[in-house]
Amino acid sequence: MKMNDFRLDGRVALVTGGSYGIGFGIATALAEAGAKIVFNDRNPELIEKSVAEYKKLGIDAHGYICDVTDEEAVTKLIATIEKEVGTVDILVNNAGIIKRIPMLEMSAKDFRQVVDIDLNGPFIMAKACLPGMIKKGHGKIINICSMMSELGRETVSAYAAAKGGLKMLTRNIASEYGKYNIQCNGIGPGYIETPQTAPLRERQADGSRHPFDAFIVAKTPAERWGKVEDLQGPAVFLASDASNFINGHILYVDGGILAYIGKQPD
Ligand code: NAP
Ligand code: GCO
Repeated sequence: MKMNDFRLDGRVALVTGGSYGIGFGIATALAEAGAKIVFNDRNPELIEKSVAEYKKLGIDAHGYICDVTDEEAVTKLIATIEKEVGTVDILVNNAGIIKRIPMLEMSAKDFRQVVDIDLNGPFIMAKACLPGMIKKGHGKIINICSMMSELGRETVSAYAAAKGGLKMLTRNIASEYGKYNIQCNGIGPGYIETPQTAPLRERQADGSRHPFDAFIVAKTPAERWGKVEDLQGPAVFLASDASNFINGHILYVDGGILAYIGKQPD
């Protein structure tokens, strides 16, 4: 093994939903390892703001407006990226939403929207990027899964169904395209401090911690929420040649939550 195996020089990395949160953090790490960064989001103002944020970090990121659920727009996006930047070598399917609604109160429309973005989106993005990867003779697809790829909890039925499906889509892409030297793996973050989980960490009116905040810290052997930085090394590893014989694997970066039954009574 050579340390250079962890480098991404000359590679084009596309991070969906790369304007902020986990996507932004992963993209900055891939850039640090040498990749050229491309990202997409739905909101034009957000793209402009995020390109400036990347620039502050010395990263010349290319931002494009594109909703990952819009197959026609995604096909055009990949063709534009290939023309303006180059063939996508690394695809990080990061874009995702969550709706926390008890199942009996959740409309089928809400359920479908979560599954559309969190599961159909990664399918559409991977389908658009695979032909270029096959042509180049290599490729990396990293799907951002979740604790909810393995566990359920109240109010997240659509999200858990989508993330469970994303785990199996990861394994299926690995099975179907491994012969082209394409590796498709997942990262399963634990509970990470980002805008998506902010409602679960909000201080209560009396200044006390959110009950869910205390719950997650108690459920995590590391006794803390994860930070975006905790995901950066695993993402570079799975995007690099150092992981060329790892395929269909979900790498959980969760501080030990999945290994832990929970604090035993004193
Ligand atoms: P976030 O802060 O809400 O960021 C999500 C990003 O995805 C935003 O840039 C958002 O942009 C974009 N996005 C949403 N729908 C999109 C669409 N249809 N097309 C294109 N972009 C879209 O979430 P996060 O916490 O960084 O999470 C990122 C990923 O990690 C998600 O897949 C999430 O499920 C997963 N995850 C998060 C955690 C955690 O604890 N935070 C843990 C495990 C897994 P807009 O502003 O346009 O919506
Ligand atoms: C929730 C959280 C989680 C995290 C993440 C955990 O409401 O339970 O948002 O779903 O986002 O997916 O891995």
